[in-house]
Amino acid sequence: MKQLPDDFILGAATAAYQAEGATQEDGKGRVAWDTYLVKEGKYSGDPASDFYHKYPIDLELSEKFGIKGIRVSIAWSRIFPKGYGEVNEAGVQFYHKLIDECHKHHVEPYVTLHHFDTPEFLFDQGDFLNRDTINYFVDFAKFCFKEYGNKVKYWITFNEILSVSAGQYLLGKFPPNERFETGKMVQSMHNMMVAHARTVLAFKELKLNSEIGIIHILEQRYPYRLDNDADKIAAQKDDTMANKFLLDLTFKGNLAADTKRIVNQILQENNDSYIIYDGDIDELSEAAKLIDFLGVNYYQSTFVKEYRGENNINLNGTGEKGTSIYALKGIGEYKFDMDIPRTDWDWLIYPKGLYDMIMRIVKDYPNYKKIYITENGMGYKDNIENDEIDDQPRIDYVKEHLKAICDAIHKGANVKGYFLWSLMDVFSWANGYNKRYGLFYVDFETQQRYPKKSAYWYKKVAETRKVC
Ligand code: BGP
Repeated sequence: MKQLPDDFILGAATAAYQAEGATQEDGKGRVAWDTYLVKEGKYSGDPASDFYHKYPIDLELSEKFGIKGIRVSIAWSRIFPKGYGEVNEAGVQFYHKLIDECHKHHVEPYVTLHHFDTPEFLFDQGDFLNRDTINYFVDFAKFCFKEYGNKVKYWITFNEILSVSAGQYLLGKFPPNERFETGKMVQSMHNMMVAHARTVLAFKELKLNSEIGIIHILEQRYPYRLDNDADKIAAQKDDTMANKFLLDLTFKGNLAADTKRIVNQILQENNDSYIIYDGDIDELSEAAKLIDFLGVNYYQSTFVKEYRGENNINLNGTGEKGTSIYALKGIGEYKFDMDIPRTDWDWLIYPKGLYDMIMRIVKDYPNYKKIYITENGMGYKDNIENDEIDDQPRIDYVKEHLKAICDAIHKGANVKGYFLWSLMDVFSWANGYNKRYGLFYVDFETQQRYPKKSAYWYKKVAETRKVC
């Protein structure tokens, strides 16, 4: 039997742009997504799950279903429509009401300051490639600490720096839709890490009675052929870019020699480079000592084969199984033909990868204080029949990952909570509305919520602490 500790938080996650809708309401400033999605013509950030108006219902449901923590993010452009300067009071009040509602329902809010949604005004000036954005972000964070500091216990600087930088400059998946700009990708990751570090330092100066952390998407890279040296190198290169670069900066404040060597090698192979500015490493090193927790988002692991060809990527954004292609020059190629189940979006379901990742953090970064699994879940095309949703594959997915967490805790890892992605069905950045993750099904036309079979199962786990 696998049992979760009594003080382990079982929660669920949301993000402002994916849940709130109301993108142009009450003085909210535009974000790049507003323009990009219209241009693409496929999906819209409205209505999303209309969380902007429906949050009391979602929090009531959370309480009813035993959920003790919720990840929410503050949309920077609701507070500062341009990213700095004039404050939008309606936005400030919205997050007061949201946080108060969380407490009313005994659901602890874990608040993220950046979840893919830089205000468009700053985005158009280079987003985090422009170092001014770092200062504006820190000012926004300080404003939030002062405004909500007495009622938020857990703060998160950034959600998934890798996804932002790779989505924007490597994969052409996020605005501005650029591809294979490795130098820009690394520069933007580095600059966001500096913004994170400065935010941590500013937070600690305020001596609030609360904690601060960062969330990374951390997914293991394994060699496709276990004994093949070229595949081992390919997996190591991809892992360094995706995981080690950010973990080193988070916990060491600098890149380990091996990380530096591999990142420079990849940049050289792409005729690219990036700049580390004076003082960056000092700030990163200081913040590395002070950070209170790490959030791990984990969905899948990847198996990498050596690759000598040109860049070739096809993102499966429709749920047509078998359409993913991911091959990067100078790094490697992802393979999908192992005996491992995968979702319709070609995400390999591999709970052992989560166990391995947690244990690796424990071993390689012994100064980590605690870990939360801040996102994990299964994108699925849920069907609703007679107001009921049978999402057994999602239950199986979550159960196996919770078992992996129990095993890691048993081996001594300090994992303190799990946030299922997502609380209710939300808008998916690159996949729109048919890739559902929620415990609560959302009819996006009526905005009615329906608990899925997984919600009843999750409630039982929350009550009994027994995973199986
Ligand atoms: C993470 C993001 C979330 C969410 C999730 C699912 O990377 O932090 O915002 O979108 O992935 O991804 P997707 O919607 O692309 O399936």
